[in-house]
Amino acid sequence: MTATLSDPTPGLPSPAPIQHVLGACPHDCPDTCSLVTTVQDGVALRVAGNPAHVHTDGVLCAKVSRYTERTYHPERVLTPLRRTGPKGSGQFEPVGWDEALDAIAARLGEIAQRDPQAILPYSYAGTMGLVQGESMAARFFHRLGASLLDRTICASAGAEALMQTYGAKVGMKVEFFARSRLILIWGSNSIGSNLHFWRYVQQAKRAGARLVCIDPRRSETADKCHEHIALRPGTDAALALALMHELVVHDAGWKSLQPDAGLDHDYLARHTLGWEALRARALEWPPERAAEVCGIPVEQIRRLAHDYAHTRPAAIRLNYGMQRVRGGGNAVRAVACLPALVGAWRDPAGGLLLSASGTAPVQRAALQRPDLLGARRPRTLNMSTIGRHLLQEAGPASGPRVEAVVVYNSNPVAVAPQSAEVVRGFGRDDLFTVVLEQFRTDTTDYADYVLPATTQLEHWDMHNSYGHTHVLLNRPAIAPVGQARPNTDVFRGLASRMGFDEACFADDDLALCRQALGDAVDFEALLADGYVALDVPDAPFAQGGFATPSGRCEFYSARLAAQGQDGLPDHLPNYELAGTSAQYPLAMISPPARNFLNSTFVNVQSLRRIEGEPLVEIHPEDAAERGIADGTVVRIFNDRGSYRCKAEVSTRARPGVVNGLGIWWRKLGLDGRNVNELTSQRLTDMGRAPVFYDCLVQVEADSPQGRATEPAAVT
Ligand SMILES: Nc1nc2c(c(=O)[nH]1)N[C@H]1C(S)=C(S)[C@@H](COP(=O)(O)OP(=O)(O)OC[C@H]3O[C@@H](n4cnc5c(=O)[nH]c(N)nc54)[C@H](O)[C@@H]3O)O[C@H]1N2
Ligand SMILES: Nc1nc2c(c(=O)[nH]1)N[C@H]1C(S)=C(S)[C@@H](COP(=O)(O)OP(=O)(O)OC[C@H]3O[C@@H](n4cnc5c(=O)[nH]c(N)nc54)[C@H](O)[C@@H]3O)O[C@H]1N2
Ligand SMILES: [Mo]
Repeated sequence: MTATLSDPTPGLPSPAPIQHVLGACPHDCPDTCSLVTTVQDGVALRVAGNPAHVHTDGVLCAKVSRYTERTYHPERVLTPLRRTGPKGSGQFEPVGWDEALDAIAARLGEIAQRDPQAILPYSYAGTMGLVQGESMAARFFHRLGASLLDRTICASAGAEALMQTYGAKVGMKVEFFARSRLILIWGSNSIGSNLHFWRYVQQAKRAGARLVCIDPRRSETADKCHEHIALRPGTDAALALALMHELVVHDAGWKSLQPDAGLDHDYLARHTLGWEALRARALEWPPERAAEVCGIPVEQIRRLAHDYAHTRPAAIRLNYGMQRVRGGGNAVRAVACLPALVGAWRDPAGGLLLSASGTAPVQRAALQRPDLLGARRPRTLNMSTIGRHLLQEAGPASGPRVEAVVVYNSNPVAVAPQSAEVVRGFGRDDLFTVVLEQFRTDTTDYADYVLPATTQLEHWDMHNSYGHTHVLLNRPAIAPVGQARPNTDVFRGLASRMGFDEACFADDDLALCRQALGDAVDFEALLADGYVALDVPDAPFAQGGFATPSGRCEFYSARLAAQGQDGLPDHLPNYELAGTSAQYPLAMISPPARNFLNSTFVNVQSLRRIEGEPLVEIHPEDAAERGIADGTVVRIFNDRGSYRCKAEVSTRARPGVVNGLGIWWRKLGLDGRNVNELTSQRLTDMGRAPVFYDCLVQVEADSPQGRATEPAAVT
């Protein structure tokens, strides 16, 4: 932290000193920026990107540059609240902290006496901080013996696929994309969701690199790439296999003209497992077959294969958009194989990046203390199917009925699939719900108690990143607003009320920050600079060194085969496959709107003004067929529910696919619902993850009464 005293002007009272406090952006984004907050008189005046941090480079996204608007938002929850109206009504009265914590501890204690597994913690990445995320909270729930949460809602299909293929969540260092000659941006709207990566891509572009975007939606990123491959959702594995097909079939011919083109046989022999089998699988995927499945011109596949075979170094920025379908894990595996085929890993500017989160030495056991479970082995409930779990009766297989949910860092009523069940579940009168929140979200509307949470400007935290290889420390810049408390404080308070007297419940937040990365990282350097670059090799797999059981890039995974899965990557068609339902002919994907972060920031007015209203993008042909004009209100529906929003008739949508941009708060939508009314609770092939983008719907123009489907009266 640096403090600069302003020069006092003679004769005038000297202004309060200005301080610049170093922090880290807490949001669920690969960029994990280094922040500088300007503070005067205990008030945060502005939040800026740290110019000294190489990845942040003094630049923030539109959302976080408005962070003070969020912190001082007039709708911040400033005191604990107790419910006074029916569930869902959002009617509360303020109560004191002691009263709230005493009542919560008493109720949880009473449930735990019968069976602690009837209590479920529910959390995700409202903050990515290791301390305000899973430290004191995990200790508390482990000591209690509560149900465990399978944290699958975002990335677990891709993560599992990466573990099975590379053995670790490790990839290219993001800065080396600046030197790549061909960049495939695969399943990611980087300009919206990974801005600081995009800045490196711009450098590469200026130096002559070719950029290809592979995405069903013509995103802002697709607009700026040289080529856009607008494949059908859930068909990425077919495309990847066809690229392999071309590499195999043309290898000799291409090498006769350019000896280093095509397959890298030396890399394949030394550092991969299962090449012969994968080669045979690839030969089942001629480009004509993939073109049919993907709904794209065969020439596009041929050209991409040719470019990938002839350009060194070639890099792939894979992201999570493509894994939110039935075959999402297989698709990630198929794409993740590609760099090994051409030996792209030999160069730091070649290879692939999905996640770098495996790079930091996070001391999870020290932070979360699973040893506090003792001999108990509580059940695990999947956060992606929360609706179903809340509605499940007690049973010998399922265990006790969920009687209490404690939500922090998440807004499940808005973000979890199949809202009808989620809302019914949280609406149960006999469910005791506590929500730690900064705002009155869709989820707090169902709470018995809402506890005011601090924002990143008000607490300590420690961060690793899934998009780069630095770690960051966040210092509090200001005192908590109102009566807000850090998550850690709330769980300390509950632990003491429940008589948990283990020493670990007394650790303060600075101690937790020190424990988060252990001795592997120089904490004094973090205190001084706010960030530290981890010491990791520039080209992680140049000499092989995969963390799989074989030490190789596992095209064939014996571990997957042992689970009864195909040991080789393959294309698995979507559960809800376009063309198979006359009733619901359109596929719907629901990627995030650029100015929101999942459901965070939807209540920040200046950002909501940019996004306007909830909308669905629909291709002009699909719109014309349905008599839908630009800007009219439409009803999107399937067997799970219906949702009204505005249509944007646009070629951002490909024919047959509509894009329902997310994730709006239900209560700010046209009919008190959002896009998750339509999504299902089915799970991916790997990682038990949700399939948000594997969803068939119908869209119709909405009459003023919302009754457009009523048959016209026959006269
Ligand atoms: N501004 C902003 N930034 C964010 C977020 C946000 O909500 N807003 N969310 C954060 C979070 S939680 C995450 S997980 C990351 C996500 O980051 P990414 O995984 O990069 O996700 P998106 O940028 O949403 O891009 C997903 C893209 O995938 C496309 N897509 C959908 N289905 C398919 C498919 O089947 N195949 C292919 N190839 N593409 C498909 C979508 O059209 C969309 O453009 O971003 C983080 N950053
Ligand atoms: N249809 C559809 N649904 C999706 C997705 C999609 O693409 N389409 N994306 C999915 C993905 S990738 C993800 S990651 C999930 C995201 O789901 P969530 O992790 O639930 O993310 P948010 O909606 O941002 O909600 C986070 C909440 O945490 C709160 N919060 C922030 N910091 C703190 C803190 O320090 N303490 C406390 N107590 N609270 C805090 C914020 O105010 C916010 O309300 O949504 C998923 N849902
Ligand atoms: Mo996510």
